[in-house]
Amino acid sequence: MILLNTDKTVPLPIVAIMMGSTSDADTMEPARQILKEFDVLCEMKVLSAHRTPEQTISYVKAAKERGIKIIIAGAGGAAHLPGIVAAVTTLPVIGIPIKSKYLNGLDSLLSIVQMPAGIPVATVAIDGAVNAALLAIEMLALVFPELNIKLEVYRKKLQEKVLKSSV
Ligand code: RP5
Repeated sequence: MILLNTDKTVPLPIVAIMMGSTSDADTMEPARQILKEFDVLCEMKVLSAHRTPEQTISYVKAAKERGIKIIIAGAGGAAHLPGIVAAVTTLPVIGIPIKSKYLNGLDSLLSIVQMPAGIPVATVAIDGAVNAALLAIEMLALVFPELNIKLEVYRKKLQEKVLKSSV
């Protein structure tokens, strides 16, 4: 288990997975699965940029002090959650545009990707929860070298799967 606290008996999450609504949960779940596969402790939080702006800001402002290193934020439609999260923290923020009902996620993508200079959000593909988690792990691997080995194994498995599927 990747932990940042020195007292390793008390596991603290180092990645926060945020989403704008419970309706995003199924799309965000693969991020949690990948982090679990790599033994990276995370917490999940439903908070909305529009419906709970104050609670969103309070949660994000407290995150760094609580030991969170990276925030993954998914939202759909007028997807302002990753942007507002990035606005109030200097932790790296990875944005996931959620496929939306009416515009298939193009609205979410454009809402998240076009951040103004100075406030970055690393935007992954529409419904790209797997890559969001892997990108977070790659960042964490800079300080937790054991994750590099796991990333190599993961890549190797991907490679083998492709090669096996050739006829
Ligand atoms: C966004 O609005 C959420 O991230 C969700 O993707 C979308 C729809 O939310 P619900 O109406 O299902 O709660 O804020």
